[in-house]
Amino acid sequence: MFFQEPPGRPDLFASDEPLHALLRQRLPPAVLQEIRPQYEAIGRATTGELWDWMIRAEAEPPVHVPYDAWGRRVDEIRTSGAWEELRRFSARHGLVATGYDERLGEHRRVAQAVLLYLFSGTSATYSCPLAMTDAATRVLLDLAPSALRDRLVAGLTARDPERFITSGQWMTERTGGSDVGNSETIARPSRVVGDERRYTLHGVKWFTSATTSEMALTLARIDDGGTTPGSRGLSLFCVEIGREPGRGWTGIQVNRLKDKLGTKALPTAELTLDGVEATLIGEPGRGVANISGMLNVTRLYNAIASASGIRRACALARDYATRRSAFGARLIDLPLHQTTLDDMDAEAAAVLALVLEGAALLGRAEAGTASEAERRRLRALIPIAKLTTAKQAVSIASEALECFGGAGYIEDTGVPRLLRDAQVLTIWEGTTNVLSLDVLRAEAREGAFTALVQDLAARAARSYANVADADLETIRAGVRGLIGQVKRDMSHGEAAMQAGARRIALGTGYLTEALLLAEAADAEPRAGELLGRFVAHRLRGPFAG
Ligand code: MFK
Repeated sequence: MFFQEPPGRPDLFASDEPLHALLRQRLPPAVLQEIRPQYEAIGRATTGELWDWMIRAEAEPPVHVPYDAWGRRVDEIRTSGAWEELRRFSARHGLVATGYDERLGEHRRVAQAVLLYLFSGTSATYSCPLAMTDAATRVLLDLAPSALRDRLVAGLTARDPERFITSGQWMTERTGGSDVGNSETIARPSRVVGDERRYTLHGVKWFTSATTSEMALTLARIDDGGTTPGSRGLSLFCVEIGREPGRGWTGIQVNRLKDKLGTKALPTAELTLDGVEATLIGEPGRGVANISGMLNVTRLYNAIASASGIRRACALARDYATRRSAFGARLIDLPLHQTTLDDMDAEAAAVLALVLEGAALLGRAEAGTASEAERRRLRALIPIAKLTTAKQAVSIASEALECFGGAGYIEDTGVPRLLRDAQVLTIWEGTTNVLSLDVLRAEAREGAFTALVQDLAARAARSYANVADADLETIRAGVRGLIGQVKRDMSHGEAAMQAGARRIALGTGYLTEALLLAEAADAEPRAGELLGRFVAHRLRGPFAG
């Protein structure tokens, strides 16, 4: 009797050749030598404990227990023991802490991005609490009153699992997730403690991520006898979540957990804030501007999660192709299937190259070594990287399911989760359209897109050692076409610019990926081959050239 062998558990570090080449390009040998054992350890864990925890955390999704047996409101959110293991693993491997390790200088964010890239896709989306935690650290370091900062940052960046805490993020209200300026939650002044101005919060938060965290950042409208409408009236607050065993949460009610398409292990809840105390961060009325540093971090994490999901999907599809036979051969030996897998791998490498560029720029900006042009480029690159890679994550996850045939559509193979978990990446942290318009605003405010395109044009004008002439010509034509399209949209006014923004943003994302792969090919000829596939697949029309 025939039984199909399931896919194996590939070591996601050892088997990732493009990653190894990009690491040699991106990190100085001493830094790479120091951090490589961590990469190896996480790679090994993707074949063992991480994989097991991922399966268990998904099989035991969070449960909301509103009342205890005696009728007291307790609002307990029970998560799997595996979810706790993922928290402890994250601390031990410094997944947040590495981003704040000053010894790594401007390389801190690249070193950290690779840790997260190896972890995210096998983490049952534990990468979400980590994103919120990292973003909160950034905001607290940049803007918080010193006592609040000192109370929380050590825990958020701890490597000791006993001390490591995480942060949630409560931005979305019933009035909308994208148009944050419509938020209705009110903040009433309560007291001053040292340098901290405390308020009580009153309102409903419609999507709260990582709800079991020890703290959260949120927005509210200060009511000191009246409120200011729109985003100019919003201020940023830090809630330190008090939970008394058996007595529920202090000033917060959990209305229910969200029933989501994917990310099933991740607790996401609706909350009513009913007088919970919170500390003001930064200037009143500057809430949206004050979360901007946070958005850079969480959107980069989103792009890393896309890269990681893509890589995992490609590795599983390739592994399965060595085990499954059809039409008299293993799938891996069938020319069309082989081409499909190779094209997917090329896309994975392109996405990783873009993610590491974002991390490198963020690391330089945070270490104070970025030029003014690099800072502006980072402002445009982050939303473009987020939106482009998220679209690619959905398309590759879908392709990977197809590589499994019918088994890819059956829940208990675990394969459909690749697609369900990818879909959220296009939605949270700003949809494709919202981020495309964000790029337009960043251009109007600080010439961010111009800085990005100038860099692209300079890269396109260079010569590359291991890139085919036809590929480079396609990329150059793409950059010329992009600039021409931007000029045409601009000449037709604001509405035309908005209507064209998504096409421009995605096109810029693909061209950036191609040029980064071209650069990687200088040192690693195989990257030139991957680039050829990526150019044919993403940049050149069918049958062109
Ligand atoms: C593993 C994956 C990790 C991810 C986990 C995700 C967990 C899920 C959690 C969530 O989904 S939380 C909700 C996410 N929500 C969003 O991302 C909101 C999407 N909407 C936007 O991004 C809008 O563009 C925005 C709310 C920011 C627009 O609001 P406004 O009120 O129209 O603001 P405006 O006028 O554009 O900007 C106000 C100020 O902020 C300006 O500064 P100034 O006042 O000084 O001029 C802007 O320059 C600044 N700003 C806005 N966005 C910025 C920014 N600065 C830097 N970077 C940005 N991205």
